[in-house]
Amino acid sequence: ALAVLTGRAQDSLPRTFEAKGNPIFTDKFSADPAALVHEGKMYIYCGEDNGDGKWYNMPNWQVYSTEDLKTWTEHPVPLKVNTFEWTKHNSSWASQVIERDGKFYWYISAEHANGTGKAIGVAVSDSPTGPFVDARGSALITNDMTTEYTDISWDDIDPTVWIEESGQAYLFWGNTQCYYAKLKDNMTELDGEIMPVELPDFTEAPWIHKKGDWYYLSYATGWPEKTAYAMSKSIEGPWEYKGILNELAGNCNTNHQSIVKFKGKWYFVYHNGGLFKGGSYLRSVCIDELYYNKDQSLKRVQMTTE
Ligand code: FUB
Repeated sequence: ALAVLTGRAQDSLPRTFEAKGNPIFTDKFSADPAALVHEGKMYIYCGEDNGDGKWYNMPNWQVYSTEDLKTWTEHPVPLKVNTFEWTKHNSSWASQVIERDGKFYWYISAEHANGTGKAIGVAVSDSPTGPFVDARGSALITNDMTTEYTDISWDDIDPTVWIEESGQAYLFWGNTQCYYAKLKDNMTELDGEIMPVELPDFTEAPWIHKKGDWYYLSYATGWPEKTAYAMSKSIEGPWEYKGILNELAGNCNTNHQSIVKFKGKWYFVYHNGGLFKGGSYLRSVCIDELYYNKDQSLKRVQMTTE
């Protein structure tokens, strides 16, 4: 098994396998899962932890798909961090893919090669499984764009994207400080100012989802991280803090979630250090069900190994 964990030949992909519970991907490590539901399938986009377990070493993003959450397909690597010429090539940090008008836009965080810190870019493809190309040739968000709010160099990470029924798209992101900005219809340019989002004890990993009239902004809080969430009737806030959604995810100091509805049920997709030899820098994707209270607040996630 360990030999397999060190890398799978790309020419053996796509490959289909049965998940045997959490973690669901056991051949290699997988982190920062962003789920996308499209045409009857759930896709999971994630990074690959591929280092010595002492720090993040993540040269690739990966994509898996399923129709039933049991049988999964691992697709060939759809996007590498060196596809973005403006990055340092080992930091495929958290990301999200969203579909608009038949194109798939993949918002990513990576280390800028010019030494200014983390930055956000966007890749595009005609297919949810890629291959993806850099949609801009430059970063969409760079550290100098947010220095009025925080001068740390790693605050511009963890993009999440939301498209309103009106067609207006929003990008949220951040570490220590959460931000949002509108996107133009081309999905590759900002449409207006960067705005701060006020959330208690925000660490990173924002994710937006909506049920009925309520918007939910879930995020990693504290260190090591739990997942907290806030609710609002408007995508632009104000956001009302609602408490902890998920406890520390075993054996791992980060806790990075996505939340989607798939075939009538809601799912909390996250990572932990649960695989053999796993830990904070060798993480693995898990999925558990998410339930709502009558008042539309969220029940705490029950993490399982099933
Ligand atoms: O995977 C690298 C970073 O760790 C992500 O960008 C954060 O959300 C945390 O999970």
